Amino acid sequence: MNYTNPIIPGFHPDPSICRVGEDYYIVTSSFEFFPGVPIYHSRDLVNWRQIGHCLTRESQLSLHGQHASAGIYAPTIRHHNGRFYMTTTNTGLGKHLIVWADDPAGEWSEPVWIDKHGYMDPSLLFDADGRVYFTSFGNFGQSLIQTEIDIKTGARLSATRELWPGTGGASAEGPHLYKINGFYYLLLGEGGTEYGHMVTLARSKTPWGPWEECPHNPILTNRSRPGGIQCIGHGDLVEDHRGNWWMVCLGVRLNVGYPFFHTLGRETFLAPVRWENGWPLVGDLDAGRHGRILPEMAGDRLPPQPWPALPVRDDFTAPQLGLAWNFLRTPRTEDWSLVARTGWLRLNGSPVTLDAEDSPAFVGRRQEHFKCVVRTRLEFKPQHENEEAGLVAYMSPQHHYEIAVKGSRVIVRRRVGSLVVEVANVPVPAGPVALSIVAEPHRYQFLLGEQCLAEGETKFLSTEVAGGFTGVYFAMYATGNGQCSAAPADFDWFDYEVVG
Ligand code: 6LW
Repeated sequence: MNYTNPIIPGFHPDPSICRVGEDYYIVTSSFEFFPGVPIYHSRDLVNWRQIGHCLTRESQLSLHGQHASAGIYAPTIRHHNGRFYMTTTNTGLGKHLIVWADDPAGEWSEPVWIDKHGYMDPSLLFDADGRVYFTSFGNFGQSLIQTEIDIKTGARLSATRELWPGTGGASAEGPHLYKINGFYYLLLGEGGTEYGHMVTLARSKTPWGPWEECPHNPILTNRSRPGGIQCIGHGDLVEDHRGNWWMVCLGVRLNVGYPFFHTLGRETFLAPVRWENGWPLVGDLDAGRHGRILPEMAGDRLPPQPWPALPVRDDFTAPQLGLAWNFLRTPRTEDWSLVARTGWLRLNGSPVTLDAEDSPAFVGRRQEHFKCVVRTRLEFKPQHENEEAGLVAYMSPQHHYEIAVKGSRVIVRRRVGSLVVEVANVPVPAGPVALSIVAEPHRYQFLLGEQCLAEGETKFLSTEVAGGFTGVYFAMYATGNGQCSAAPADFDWFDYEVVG
């Protein structure tokens, strides 16, 4: 039976996967967003639902003052002796951390910090003899490095040694070490996380080498191939409970045919794996036997176990924010509340704006579909013309489009790099306002009630224009534009509706 890629749409890069019995878990990178490292659960490898985040407390995740696309990089999840372990890097702190949990939905432990062991992309192998190998990207001169650690304390138990540097592609990174049928396999991302991205592999009889390269490297890539899925790389392997193997990896879907650009960030894809002569054949094979990812893939997939669809509307009556919601960096508690006005999300505009590498009053979720509509009902009575609240399509501090009540006006503003233009400005109607953003592959439309005030090209919010490692978020926000707002911004509900 076929299945459809991506398996987790929207900004979900650097997927790492583990299995416990008949349950599967994926974690992905979260950069400057809080909480960090979303965790997903599946029983069939195709249908995923979010069950929590690994990093939910400031003691685990400090993002103060971190740049856009800094923060939390590629995590790894593993399960060993009844316990889940997640390791990742807080790049702004320059440290790796390991947290553990018995229930993957959380709470996760306080971090065990691992100092100065390379730059990013840590991974763990729990070997049968009790040793734990900590493998990571070293730096741009040193490539991939490994040390044996004490999993309880993070202490290094061996010298740090360099590993197979890859096949010569740019940015050999995202290493995972596995022990499979007597061999240690070292899986890498290579080529950079852009259009040259690929997955490569080597193996050895020891965890330290010497390494034998896979004869058909790269084992998975969509580089220089037609089609709307590109940038495939950074994989992780898993054996399912029926003995079939699979790889999860990141990739992007292009908004339009040409020239290439994408706005939804790097998403999580799934490829079937077949072993032949001790080497994996991954995905759909072309003549050179290099695997590729297709939108629809065949494989001996597990019987479907879909989850109930998520509701379109969040009416903010739950005591806590739903799992889809994120803040930008570590939030200030005084900036938001679900209890100040029951059934509403209240944002208190601080001086911080969307342009800052800081934490504005912002509650957002990923755009996961090219065609969708987000809507909200906002009650906001600004006391001064600088007070602003609304809805934003946000890629980075320099790349965002918003529709907002600002003082006595409703405005649509587009920021693209150093260009900032107000493209609509109308009087605010009496009473609460309905604001919406309609997304299509090539444009966003901004509506006040039923009236479209303006539109903007998606292209200028794309990774190709904005840079960075994330994807577009839709968020409710408030700001006093340099001062504290006297008036709170109350959001009655928020809809995310997939179209078509
Ligand atoms: C991540 C690296 C990568 O650390 O991109 O595609 C970096 N691979 O492994 C940021 O996600």
